[in-house]
Amino acid sequence: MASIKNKKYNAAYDLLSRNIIKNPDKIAFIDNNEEITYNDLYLKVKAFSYSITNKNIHANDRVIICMDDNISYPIVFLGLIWTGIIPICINTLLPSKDYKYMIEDSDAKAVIISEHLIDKFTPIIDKNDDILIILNNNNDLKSLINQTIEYKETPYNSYGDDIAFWLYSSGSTGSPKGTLHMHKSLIATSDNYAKTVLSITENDICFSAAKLFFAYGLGNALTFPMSVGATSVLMADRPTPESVSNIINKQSVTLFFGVPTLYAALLNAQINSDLFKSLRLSVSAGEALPANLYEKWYNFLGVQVLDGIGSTEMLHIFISNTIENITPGASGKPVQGYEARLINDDGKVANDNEIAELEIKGPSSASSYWNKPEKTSITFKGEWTKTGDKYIRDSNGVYTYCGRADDMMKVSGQYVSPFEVEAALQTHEEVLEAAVVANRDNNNLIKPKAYIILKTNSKKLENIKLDLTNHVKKQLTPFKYPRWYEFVDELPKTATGKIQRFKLRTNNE
Ligand code: 3UK
Repeated sequence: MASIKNKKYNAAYDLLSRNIIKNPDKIAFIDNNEEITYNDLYLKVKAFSYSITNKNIHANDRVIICMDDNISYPIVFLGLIWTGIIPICINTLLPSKDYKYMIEDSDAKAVIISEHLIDKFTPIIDKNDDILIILNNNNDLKSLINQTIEYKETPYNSYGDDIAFWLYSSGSTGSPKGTLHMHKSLIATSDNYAKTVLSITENDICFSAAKLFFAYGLGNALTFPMSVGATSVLMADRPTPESVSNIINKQSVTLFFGVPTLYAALLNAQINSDLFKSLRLSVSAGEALPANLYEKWYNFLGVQVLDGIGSTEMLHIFISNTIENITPGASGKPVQGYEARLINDDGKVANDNEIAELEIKGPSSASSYWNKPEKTSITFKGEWTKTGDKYIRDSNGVYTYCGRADDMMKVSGQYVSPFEVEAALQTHEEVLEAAVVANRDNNNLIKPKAYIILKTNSKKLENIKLDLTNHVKKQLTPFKYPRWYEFVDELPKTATGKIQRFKLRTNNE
């Protein structure tokens, strides 16, 4: 929002203060065990903010949050921002080596983690490094939140375009990129998307299957409900059709946020539609929602599912369908406050009905990647941010997704690089060569498929598939494993020896 750019503005202060006069006793968050009012949230944020600064952590220091979704999460996230410390929200399912990279890359002063993740962190944190590990249990984090009578009353005197928090984004090659977001951006996504497209109000009960550590989940389950004084339901468990439908039913959820794979699983699980009767609207993002899934969901519940495209770099959704105007199978039109343009191979703005690369201008773009000037200059081109997506726009201004411009695939709404899956497969003793490509399942959703040249053919193929899957799951975030294997004698290659993945894709995509 232009009005808070360059002005004194603290995002945590804004999200809390707008509720403590209007809605002090309203429930802000509900998790598996407890609930918290806006007033108590406000007090706990200020208490945590006070106690964390007493740990010798100060404004502009970075602190990693690697926690399951529960009430401590918003307290920690907002408490750090309140005092000018920069939270970095990271995925709870990553392998240790990624945590090591992120701690080193960000020079984090502390990691705040769910207790069950301790074994992934202790081996990578050197005792001499002086990095504080704070566990989310009664002795550690809860005592910082609860056992203080002191509060940090005044928020850090930040500007709207100061950095408030980071998220990590992954690319097809190289390490994850710390994506730097400003104070003004959180509320910009609410004002432009949640209020306009979702018509969110204080009467909504929000539930996001996408966790808070994703930009998608952070908006859905923290910023949007707080921006209007609504209630957000947090679930620590893995989102399955059972856990998700139970929460929606039990908490009378009105606004539900999922990814296409979950909509497909929910439809497949043959759940009684009565469990969803409180829903007024559902949202899909992370990857394209095929038209047939949109139609099945609408026929199942009589509730719309709005597909919209967002990104970690833009923080939330910038092109979306709307309640009044839905084109099944398309992403829709730019959200209020955002502009889209398509740039063709000649570097020119494309015509209607021409496939070209999508760039976005809008109030919630990250400022840069941390310490990666080359990648920053490729993605952040002044006011325009490259998405890495190919799109087509029709004469009505509706945008339809046509695939990634790079090698990345989106699987269950999350990035997978074929190279990282190939590299993981190649470390298996029986694998000579591997190539991984996108393949569509029977819901028309993309999943990884591996073509493998084995060193010997001695092993039974069924066993080796399971073995390869377990091998990949041990090294990468588990959902990245190949869903199909094809054993071949050779892989198509260029004269210079590069695998021609497009040749493997043609039969399957
Ligand atoms: C793809 C989509 C087609 C597209 C995200 C909502 O997914 C989010 O962020 P990521 O950084 O990935 C960004 C990339 O994902 N994508 C996302 N949504 C769609 N493709 N249709 C869609 N509806 O390639 C994009 O560039 O993980 C989603 C809100 C915040 C987010 N960060």
